[in-house]
Amino acid sequence: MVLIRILKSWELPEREVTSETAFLNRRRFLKSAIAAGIGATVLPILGCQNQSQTKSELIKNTVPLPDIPRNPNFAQVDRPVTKQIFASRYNNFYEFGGTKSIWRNAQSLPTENWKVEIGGLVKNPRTYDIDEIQKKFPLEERIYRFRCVEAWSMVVPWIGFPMKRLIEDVEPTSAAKFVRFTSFYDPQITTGPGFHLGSLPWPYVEGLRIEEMANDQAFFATGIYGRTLPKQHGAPIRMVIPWKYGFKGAKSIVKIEFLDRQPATFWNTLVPKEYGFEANVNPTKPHPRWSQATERVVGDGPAMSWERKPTLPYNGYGEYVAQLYQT
Ligand SMILES: Nc1nc2c(c(=O)[nH]1)N[C@H]1C(S)=C(S)[C@@H](COP(=O)(O)O)O[C@H]1N2
Ligand SMILES: [Mo]
Repeated sequence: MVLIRILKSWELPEREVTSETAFLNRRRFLKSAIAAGIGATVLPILGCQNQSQTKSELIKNTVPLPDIPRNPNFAQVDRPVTKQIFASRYNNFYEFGGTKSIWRNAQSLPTENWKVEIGGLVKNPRTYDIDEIQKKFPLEERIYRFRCVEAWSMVVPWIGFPMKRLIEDVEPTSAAKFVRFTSFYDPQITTGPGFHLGSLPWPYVEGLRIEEMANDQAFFATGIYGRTLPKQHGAPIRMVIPWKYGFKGAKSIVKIEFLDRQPATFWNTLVPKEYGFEANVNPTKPHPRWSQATERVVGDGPAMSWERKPTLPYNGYGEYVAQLYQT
């Protein structure tokens, strides 16, 4: 009986259980098959469907960011902006559970007095308050495509500032070649109820080459849809790297370190064959378990429409970033 229920959870539609989750569940199952407590792991996955919510619930804990100029270079893409009612309830944030429906759990993220520590190989190491960051770096809005390794895509109006502004501020030394970004982690708070991912390599960590971070496309978002970031999107500050798969965009950043070597990262440590360090969107390079040639647009309607569109190299940003990868 227990077994059948576990298998059923793996067969839920992809929009409820992510492919990353399917992997984790399989791994957990193999490691600790039918261990006591596995029911508790599975139940929240089954229980999170058919939630209905209003936009005001989804933007709880946010404030408006009025008069932010839209960068004219990123004013539109070839498809409409995804409605917030879809984007803000369809998230990945494993610290708060393993489904796409973690937005409610994520409200327990404590964002008061948020600080971001910047160190490593820089001339000006320092710790910022989030308010200082908002004041110091001029904010702009950018409409970006957003493509996850799981082959869904959205179009999102982010508010934030290019990462290169932070590089200018802290002045990396010539020895700095890579950058490590670390997400908030507190096992007392961030483990989704009933979904104990204790054996995973927390905290969530991502990395870039310093040239990638210096590219004008690489962005820190502190807002979305005209307001500060809802917690489920990685409040109060997260990475947005539009030419890479979504998992490269670590949320709720607390630490940024400039390094002389490539850092280990969360998904790459866990499943190196499936989630590379570089992770550029590439329709010709399939994931070991599925094609990346097309993507499903997170769409309109009472249920999501799942229209398939061709995936573009570098997610459509090749003219800005392809030169980073010429050998
Ligand atoms: N800290 C942290 N950052 C994270 C994740 C996560 O689980 N934890 N998931 C990643 C993945 S797989 C994706 S697709 C995006 C999803 O961002 P969104 O929920 O704002 O759409 O966040 C990325 N950043
Ligand atoms: Mo993802």
